[in-house]
Amino acid sequence: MPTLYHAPQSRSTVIVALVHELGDPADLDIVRVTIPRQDGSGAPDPQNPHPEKKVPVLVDGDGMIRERGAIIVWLTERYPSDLAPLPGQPGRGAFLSWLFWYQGVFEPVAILDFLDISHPALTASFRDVSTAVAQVQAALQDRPYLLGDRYSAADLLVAGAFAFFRQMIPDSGPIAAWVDRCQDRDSIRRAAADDGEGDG
Ligand SMILES: N[C@@H](CCC(=O)N[C@@H](CS)C(=O)NCC(=O)O)C(=O)O
Repeated sequence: MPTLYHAPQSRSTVIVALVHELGDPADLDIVRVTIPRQDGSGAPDPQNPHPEKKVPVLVDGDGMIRERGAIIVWLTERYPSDLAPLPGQPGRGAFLSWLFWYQGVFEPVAILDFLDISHPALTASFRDVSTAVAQVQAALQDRPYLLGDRYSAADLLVAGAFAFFRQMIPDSGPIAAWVDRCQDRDSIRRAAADDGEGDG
């Protein structure tokens, strides 16, 4: 039975939303764990199997999957739906590219920008926020979602980051409406409501 380890109001909330999008598979268990919070509350949870006690982490049989992009790939393959193209299907390359780009480039760049940290070596490797935002803007120029006409788990992950780092949303262009579209879903509202019930 797959078990998702989740701490409310954290990066694992987006994976809970994905679980809702996938129809709340009956065999998938969600276990709440604590994590250290920036306000000094919370603590690493002994029952969390993540090697650094972070969330999210998914345990499925003998697999331990960390990093949201990898968890999204794992869950969307395990529970096929129209949220993700499977291997061999059109859009698979773009789907994987958005997830890996998010983990490897977008989130580091967003955090560095938020902290006002810059260095020529970082810029040479990751570019910068404007370049990252321009990639999303270009993708959405003639389509409602990153993969085309269909909402996917790549939108869930990438738009969720814009909803968190709202200052990155350009005043003009398609991103603001796309973020609103992606946030205006039952899965997002349910995951947020779940997180409100009890502490983590
Ligand atoms: N790159 C990881 C980041 C995971 C992460 O940093 N999670 C935070 C929660 S927002 C965490 O568990 N923090 C607790 C800690 O660092 O001990 C992912 O995308 O899954």
